Amino acid sequence: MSRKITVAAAQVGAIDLSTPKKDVVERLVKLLREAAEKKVQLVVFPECTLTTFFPRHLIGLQEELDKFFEHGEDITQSPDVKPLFDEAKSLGIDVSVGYAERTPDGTGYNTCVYYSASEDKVLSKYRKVHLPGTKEPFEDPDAVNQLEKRYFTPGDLGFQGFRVPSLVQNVVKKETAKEGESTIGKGDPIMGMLICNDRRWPEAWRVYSLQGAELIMFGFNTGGNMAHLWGSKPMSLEKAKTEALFHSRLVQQANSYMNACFSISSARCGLDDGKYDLIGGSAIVSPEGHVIAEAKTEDDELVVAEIDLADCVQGKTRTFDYGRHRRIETYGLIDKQTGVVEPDLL
Ligand code: CDT
Repeated sequence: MSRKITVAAAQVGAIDLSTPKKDVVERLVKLLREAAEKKVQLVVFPECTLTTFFPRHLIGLQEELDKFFEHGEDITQSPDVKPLFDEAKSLGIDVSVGYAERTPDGTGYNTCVYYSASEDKVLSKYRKVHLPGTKEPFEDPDAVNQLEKRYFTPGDLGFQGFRVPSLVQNVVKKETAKEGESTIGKGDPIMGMLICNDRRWPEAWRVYSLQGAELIMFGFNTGGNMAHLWGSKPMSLEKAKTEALFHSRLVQQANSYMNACFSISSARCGLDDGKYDLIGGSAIVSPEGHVIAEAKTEDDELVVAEIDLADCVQGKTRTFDYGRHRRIETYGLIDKQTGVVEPDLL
């Protein structure tokens, strides 16, 4: 049974520190309209889509910092962002959008939501679990900072897979399911969301694929030159950026294959403020680990592909049929130990 949907990564180019959210949202709406012309059903926007990637800056004044966050319970009603969700609703396109969230108790999260146009509501919210970088800025004034540990709290929602209605027709529903029969590849699509650095952690993907995820989506802001963070050997800026792109691709392709799912990655990219370089490389990857569509620019760009979620069934029922092949009696350390404990010295 075919389970075809047309999806897109909406890559977003340079955004300066002073760029108003309203201007960014206008660009996002333009990408959405292009998606509608191409009959796209789901658009994935990047991490912290609405502003420049502010964790690279040390912002002392709470009032200044708060301008980068969305406040209130419902992002779809957030004044600057509402036009995006209104447009998604009127075009009938589902969207996943990343943003900085300030909760009523003052906690900051690096968050994204999945908004369903047919339901006109947020179906799922995810808060970034793996926060990279440091709490304090580097002493080197030329270093590019990544102050996510300063501004955000690790996500408290876990990795909740969710089903999305209305994208695929003739699916098995609760009322029509036959008792005892496998539902793999038959119900409404199962999805999961990650945010940027999470994509480098196989545990995150696996928790979703243990819920049957057929599509995992994530946005990212990855610096082309993060020597202080990567700790890499001295190399040219060009080589450093090529490496960053290589690793971004490597983890997306490998994890899509090992979890038998499609994935969509969406980059914030380009030169913010003319000097902070972010890699592009937004891509749509198949459950066999192949790149089936990718960005050609480092600017606003829609990367579109028609995917057939039925292609996940082979991996989920053979090589990566977890029920038959996983050996959880041997994986104990995974959830008992955080850091490395080496064997005794010889
Ligand atoms: N935004 C984000 O998570 N960026 C990180 C930068 C590298 S931290 C060593 C990333 O994983 O791409």
